[in-house]
Amino acid sequence: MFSSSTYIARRAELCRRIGNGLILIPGNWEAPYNYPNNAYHFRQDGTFIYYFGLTLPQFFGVIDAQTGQSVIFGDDVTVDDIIWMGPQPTVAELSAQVGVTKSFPLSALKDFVHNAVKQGQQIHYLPAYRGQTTLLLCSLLGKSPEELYRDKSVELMFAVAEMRETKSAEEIEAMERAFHIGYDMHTTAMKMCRAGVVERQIAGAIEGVALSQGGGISFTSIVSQHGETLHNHNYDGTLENGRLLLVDAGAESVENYCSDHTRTYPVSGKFTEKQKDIYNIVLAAHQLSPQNMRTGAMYMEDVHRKALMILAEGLGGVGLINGSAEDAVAAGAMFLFMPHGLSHGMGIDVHDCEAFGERSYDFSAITERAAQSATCIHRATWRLRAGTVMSNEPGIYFIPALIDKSKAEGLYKGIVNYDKLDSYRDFGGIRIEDDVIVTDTGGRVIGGDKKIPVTVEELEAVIGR
Ligand SMILES: [Mn+2]
Repeated sequence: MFSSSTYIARRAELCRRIGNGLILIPGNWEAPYNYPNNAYHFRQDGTFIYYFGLTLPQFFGVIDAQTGQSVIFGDDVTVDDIIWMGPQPTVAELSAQVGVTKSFPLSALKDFVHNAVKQGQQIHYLPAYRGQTTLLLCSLLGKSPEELYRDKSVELMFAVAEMRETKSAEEIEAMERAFHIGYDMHTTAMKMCRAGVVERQIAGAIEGVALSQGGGISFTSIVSQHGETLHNHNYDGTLENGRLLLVDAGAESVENYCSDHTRTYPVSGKFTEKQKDIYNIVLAAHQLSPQNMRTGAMYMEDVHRKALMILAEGLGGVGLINGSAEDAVAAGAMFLFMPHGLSHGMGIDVHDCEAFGERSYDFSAITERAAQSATCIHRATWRLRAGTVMSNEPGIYFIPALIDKSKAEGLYKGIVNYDKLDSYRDFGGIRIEDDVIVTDTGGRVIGGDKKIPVTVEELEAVIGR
């Protein structure tokens, strides 16, 4: 947790942006795993962490945008709770830690919100992404889930995203700490990589590193010889010489700021010529992209598209693409090789602010507002700002099902060399990922001089020991 002045300043700035009405910021509740008393690892809501700092379950923050008054609703523990959880600070004590002087039990929340509604105050809330939060807000506001989603505050979505996306110095420091944990996770995986080891042994070891040094993993680790399956969470594979292992994994600092890195390397410790050729194409895009991550750049055109150009040029060099890189990118042929974005925003959430953007919101209705705001919650209109942290994760994948579909549909004729592509069907996939802070002159890779091994030579030196 940062000092109380950080949270006080953030809430004041949010009030300035929203102007009036009541802002509801629900924390997360415990989520049962298989029965109520056995919960999933608790993760606080990112927006609640940002404005209210507390990382315990079952708190609800309310901010009056006009008066600037903040209130935290939550219940003090009882003796029954203490038997199981041990002594806990009171809600008033916890609230004081984040500069909130008013707190009430949860039972008072409904009347508080109803009074505001009666007085004609506008109620602002973000789209909910958990069932429990949806139920709570529906009950508070007397809405069905459909009405709740319809009436979400677009104004609040953009205000929160604009604030959360630009990182302060103390937030960058927390992200650097998350990087150092990520560094240890990835170098641990590299040291374990040898034929005969089962993927889950590596997954278990690196997740242990994350837990032992910080807040645990920032997302479910990917440890797979099937790198072409983008989010492969199966760990049954036994490592075999000749194959590539892809590890995409990250950690949270104790303050819940995230890291997200990917490395791909040969199980044998030595790249084949064929693997090296493709690897170095991805590496070129990875090394060159940060220079495009500068203030004012448009993500799709200036960053994502330029990375695709580098990949297309490289694929032309190995004969998988015919004609110019320009034509291949314009035809959309690169979707066949990299069917994902180059970057996502990062911060308290590993996909920052995606809880109310990108995957969870239909932006077609508010494209103009999104273009003005230019936050990463809508990547199609994302204009980079100094202090934003984003991933840089180019990849080349050979996905047999996608190749077959494209070929059958006659897509990218004359551009993609399908005959040659056949010899890559069992290649797998390569992704290389680091995290980058946008500055006026280009991106600065988090971690500075301390780099997770990334070149062919560096990786062969570590794996091929
Ligand atoms: Mn990522």
